[in-house]
Amino acid sequence: MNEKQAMKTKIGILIWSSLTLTAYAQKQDYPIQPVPFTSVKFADKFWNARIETNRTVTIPASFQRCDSTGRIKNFIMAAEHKGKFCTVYPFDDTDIYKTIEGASYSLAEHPDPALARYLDSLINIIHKAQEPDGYLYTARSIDPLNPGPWAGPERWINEQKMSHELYNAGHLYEAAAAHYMATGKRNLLDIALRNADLLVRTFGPQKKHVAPGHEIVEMGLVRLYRISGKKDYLDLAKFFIEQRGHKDYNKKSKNEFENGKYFQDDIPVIAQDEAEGHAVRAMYLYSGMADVAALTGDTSFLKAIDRIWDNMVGKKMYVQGSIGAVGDGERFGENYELPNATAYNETCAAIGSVFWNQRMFLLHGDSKYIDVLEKTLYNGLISGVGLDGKSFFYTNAMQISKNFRTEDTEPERSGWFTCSCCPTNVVRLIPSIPGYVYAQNGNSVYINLFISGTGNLIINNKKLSITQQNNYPWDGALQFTINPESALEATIRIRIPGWAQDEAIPSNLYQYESPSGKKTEISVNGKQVAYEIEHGYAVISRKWKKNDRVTVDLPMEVRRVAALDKIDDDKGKVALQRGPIMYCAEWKDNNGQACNIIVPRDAVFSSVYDANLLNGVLVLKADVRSVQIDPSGQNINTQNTTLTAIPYYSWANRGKGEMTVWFPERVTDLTLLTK
Ligand code: FUB
Ligand code: ZN
Repeated sequence: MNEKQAMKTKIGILIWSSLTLTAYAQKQDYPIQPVPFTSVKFADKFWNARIETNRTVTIPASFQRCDSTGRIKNFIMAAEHKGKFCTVYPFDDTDIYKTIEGASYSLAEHPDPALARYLDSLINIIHKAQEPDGYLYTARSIDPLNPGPWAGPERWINEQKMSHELYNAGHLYEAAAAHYMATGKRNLLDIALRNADLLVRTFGPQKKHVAPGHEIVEMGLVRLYRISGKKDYLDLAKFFIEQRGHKDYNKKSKNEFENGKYFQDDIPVIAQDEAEGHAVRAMYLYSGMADVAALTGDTSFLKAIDRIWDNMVGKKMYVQGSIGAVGDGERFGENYELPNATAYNETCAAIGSVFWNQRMFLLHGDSKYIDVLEKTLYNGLISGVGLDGKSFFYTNAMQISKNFRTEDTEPERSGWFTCSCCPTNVVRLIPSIPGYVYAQNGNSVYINLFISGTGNLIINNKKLSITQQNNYPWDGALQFTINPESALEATIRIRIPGWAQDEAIPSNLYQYESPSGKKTEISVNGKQVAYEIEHGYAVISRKWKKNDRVTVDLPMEVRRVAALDKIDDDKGKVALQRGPIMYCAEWKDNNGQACNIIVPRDAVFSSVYDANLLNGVLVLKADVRSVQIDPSGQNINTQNTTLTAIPYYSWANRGKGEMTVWFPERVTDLTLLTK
């Protein structure tokens, strides 16, 4: 048995034993269970390239930056109680945790003894920095009498003033769970459990009460509960969520720090019905609520997140799936407040939205959640990392124009940030994507994402593998080979994306300008079948035999998307979508400009795959008009030009310049700007 086989066997045993524990310890859970990332192997051009770049470039670069910026040194100094906290934010510890988490996922797929040893050495450093009672927070432990910025003079008292002690704990738990699942080693898990036990001793009904200043500890505690079966962790997660909305804020203030909205702390969560405040905090809170609702059967959390989801998708999401429009407070704006020039759209918020939408799907089994997840994943999320794997966006702009500069959106990527939450969040998200493709409920199998490769499932104690072959996201022809170990009654539910059914997103916020009328065709073993759609899934129930072949033909056309009139900035404009991909125009392909392009209603689009552009992208082309000012500055006219649009995720990989997602359909006004 070589090392890779040995590792795979170990992972198999681990997953099996943790599922056994799960089944024993938790009767109540998500009705639908995801097929774990370790049971899904990709053979997909689009995603394998990204996962490989993450493994070979992003993870090493991230560890290197944790080192060179002093993040690792903070842990070493904490162990020795000597020195001075040497980075800027108390949550800088989490960049190490998140990189360990991503590296663990990566190790599960790609054994690498050197990386495994490096992780162990880091975990040893973390272990030494942990205080005897389990407390782990370098900003205080280095020099408790002179704690780092925001930490506060005593443990926990600044939790609601940005100390991030519980946020750090949450990321530690997420990393520890991933590391344990991927490697079977308990070294990081034991550190996390000691810390979680400290929280259980410290917080609770007869103990300290606090609403975590930045959520994630709730999701993290649930992860530890799943592994350990220790109910205290689940109870504490629920307790933390229920602490929100009981603090005395200035309700009249419009400032969200003062009125509590920034922290989702203005009213109890079960009364909340808008996606509000800091977008990353919000996503992690709603994900934690979904976890607790699933594991306890609490319907009040469920009702609240259902309402909040409707609000977010119906009123507060950008057309490419990004959320968190407002820079000041990194937060959701008011309903329909979705400006293009100043769009903030933190990469971490998109990642959080993927976490939340996956959980909403597991609760409800409706494809609309995966539609949002897919839109986010293929657009506003992966735009956050450059094709080189080592340059990142913190914010994800909707428009960059030479005529306006804002401090809120970045026109180009950076290698790292002083507050570097986004790059390290990307590190952990990318290698976990195999875990989002399949899910199951009894003998029903959900196929959610279309990514070539094989998923290995167990249905009624029988092995079933599903192999996907496709050229997604560029091509709508999908092929699935269904391979049970022997004939097997099962229901395969294949997601028919909203975008293939005349729905730009699952709300009326954005709509296709005209219906296509084209239907998705499905064949089994070469014969077209009639199928029912239930909750967005084509349902095919039959006795499956070895090598049964299902083909699905999703109509992939260039679609014109219009926004609801209530979004001021998008009035009279069109965005371009093809399949799951949203497009933009960038200066590089459009004579140095992008914000002067008019896309008239009758523009005819062609799509061409260019293997040499941006690691291979399908570009859209159309004859359109562009606004020109003659050199004298006295005449303005429009002239014919060819629009070249590229996938939104791929912009800003060729230098800095104009970009836009929305195009005016005609000129209605002109504002003269002076420089
Ligand atoms: O506060 C920790 C992280 O830093 C947040 O999630 C990001 O929005 C950034 O503010
Ligand atoms: Zn971030």
